[in-house]
Amino acid sequence: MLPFESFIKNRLSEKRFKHSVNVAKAARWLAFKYEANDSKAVIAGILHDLTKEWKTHDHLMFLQKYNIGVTKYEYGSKKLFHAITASIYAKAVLRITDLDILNAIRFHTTARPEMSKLEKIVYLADFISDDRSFSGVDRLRALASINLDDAVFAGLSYTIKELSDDNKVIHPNTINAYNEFVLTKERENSIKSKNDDLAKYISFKPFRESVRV
Ligand code: DGI
Ligand code: FE
Ligand code: FE
Repeated sequence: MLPFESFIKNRLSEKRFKHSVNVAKAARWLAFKYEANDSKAVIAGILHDLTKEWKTHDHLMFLQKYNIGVTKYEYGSKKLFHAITASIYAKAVLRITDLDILNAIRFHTTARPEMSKLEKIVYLADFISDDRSFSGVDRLRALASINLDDAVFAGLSYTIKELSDDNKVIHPNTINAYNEFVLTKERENSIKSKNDDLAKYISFKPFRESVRV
């Protein structure tokens, strides 16, 4: 029996319950593989979709109760609410105090730049859990067993392609996480090595400043 298993079973449909257990197990496997805390991975995994079956109205009432604002991106895609409300529920109702667990739940849908190892593990576990069957899932599972960052990056690329094909809002966290992986990869591959001398003369400014006219 996993922690919170009966709690989750009583609150979710059979399908969503099974998914949650599968994500917890995938997260535990990834935690062993990449030397993260497996107990935290299981808790974040089993709780990550805790509020997924709430109606929009339930999310909004809950967010109002805890005085949590949402951005226009979240408001533009109601699917993004559940990651926010699940993390608040875990903190306020279940009294989970571990910030890494709370953030892994909070960012399991969009990801974000500078994710912790646990956040990456839960994001990826949600993608590769046993109940997933999208085309490419086997390739992603194979990648997940080789390199955590490459697999998270592949998940982000997949999501961005799918959403843009459907003209859906892409949350800035998703785009920023994607960009961070690309830039890190470029650095690691020394693609910009020949530009390093030039880089000394360029100061990089925050994006917000550079668009000011
Ligand atoms: O809750 P799950 O179905 O297990 O998985 P999830 O929390 O990763 O949600 C997946 C859905 O969320 C999928 O339909 C794509 C959508 N999604 C993920 N990132 C974004 C997004 N939707 C929008 N509009 N923008 C995003 O950045
Ligand atoms: Fe989810
Ligand atoms: Fe999920």
